[in-house]
Amino acid sequence: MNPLQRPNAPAPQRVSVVVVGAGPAGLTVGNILRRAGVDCVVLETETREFIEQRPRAGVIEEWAVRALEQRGLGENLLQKAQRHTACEFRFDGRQHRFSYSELTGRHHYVYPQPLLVTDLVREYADVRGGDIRFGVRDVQVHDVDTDRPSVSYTCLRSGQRQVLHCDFVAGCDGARGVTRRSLPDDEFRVARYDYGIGWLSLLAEAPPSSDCVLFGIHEDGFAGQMPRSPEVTRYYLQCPPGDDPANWSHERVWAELRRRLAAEGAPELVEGRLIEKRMLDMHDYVVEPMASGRLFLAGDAAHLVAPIAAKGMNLALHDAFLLGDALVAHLTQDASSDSAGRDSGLQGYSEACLRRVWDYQEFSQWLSDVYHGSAAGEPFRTGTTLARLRRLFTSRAAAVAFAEQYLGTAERY
Ligand code: RFL
Repeated sequence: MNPLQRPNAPAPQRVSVVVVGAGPAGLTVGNILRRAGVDCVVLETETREFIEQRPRAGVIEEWAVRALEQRGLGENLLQKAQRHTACEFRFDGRQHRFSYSELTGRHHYVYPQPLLVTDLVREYADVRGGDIRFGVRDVQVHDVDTDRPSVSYTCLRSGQRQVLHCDFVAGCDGARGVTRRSLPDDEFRVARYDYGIGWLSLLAEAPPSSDCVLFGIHEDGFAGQMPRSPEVTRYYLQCPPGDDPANWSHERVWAELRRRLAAEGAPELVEGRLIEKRMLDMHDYVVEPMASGRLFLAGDAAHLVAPIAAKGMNLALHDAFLLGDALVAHLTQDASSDSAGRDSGLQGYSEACLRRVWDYQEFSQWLSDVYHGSAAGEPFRTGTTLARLRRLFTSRAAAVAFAEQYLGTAERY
């Protein structure tokens, strides 16, 4: 049945923008719209408590923090986030510290994703008075190829079907969302890449053993340490794709981390309870173009980048800044004034996002070869992997180029 015609449904509502998904992308778009006085509704399948605690990213690039700050969204982050100035590669049994700030004057911020999401929800809902509806079910997007799209959903509490008519839909519902599926089949393509590698992703209730990110390049597989806070540390262990986390006992995890991150003179890893243990099959995809008609995708809904180079949330924020600003320009400027300027942001949105997306995908692939090359069991690949690593410490040009990609600071994308 057409959801717009269901009996006993509440009267349809009208709003300028419906944002589907309250992750970093959707909440940032919502905040930009609210700040400009544009009416919008954010729809989210989970509860507020759930999204404020869901652990994921931690590394945020400096340009993204500045862009949040410019939009009034960076205050807490700037007060509480750690500033990271270096990362460390461990190979050949030694520590190799890579001080990217010394080379470039730029740094990374480490701020756990749940804290950022908490800040963004508070600002959107409690400070800017934004409408956000949690626990929605069966979200469907309609008529995005017309001037009158709509989004329908079932309200968990009342069980009733609700319809929101709008001018635009922002599809920010992540990798498992529904908005991507509303793009007409013949208008877009999905480019996919599978690394054929698994990562056991772990969160430990333990302080990091080093003040920076560690990359352990080992013949038995990659191991990584990503500080999240003084109490919690994220670790990764390369394993066969599809491996079962149950195969990884507490003892096995810590023994393997100690072995793969071992280096002369390095401090002992601090063991702690493992509060998250999940398997990630490393793969990427990119949807091109990221928009059709009145539907604009942002973040993981449009592109997934395996967490190899800590880029996914940064890309989600980049999309959200461009989309939020473009929607504001379109919806708040006088239609008769300068229609080219008013619409250029929306028209160029997909292309502008995809340039950075592809650049970050390429860097993640390159870095994946470095992380995993020694464990391929192929002496030739081991040789070229170690050559790449040594070059970072013997060639200033190679080091500067790496730092630029790692920090996302190219002059143009
Ligand atoms: P999200 O965060 O997945 O948010 C999407 C939201 O949409 C909701 N949703 C729906 N809502 C309404 N209707 C539907 N039908 C819906 N379906 C889903 C979901 O509940 C959710 O709240 O997507 P967004 O906003 O695009 O943000 C993307 C980032 O979350 C993601 O790219 C990062 O977490 C990736 N990532 C990292 N990125 C970084 O930049 N730096 C890092 O250090 C970093 N570390 C990581 C990561 C991802 C990881 N995992 C779990 C894959 C570490 C890990 C382990």
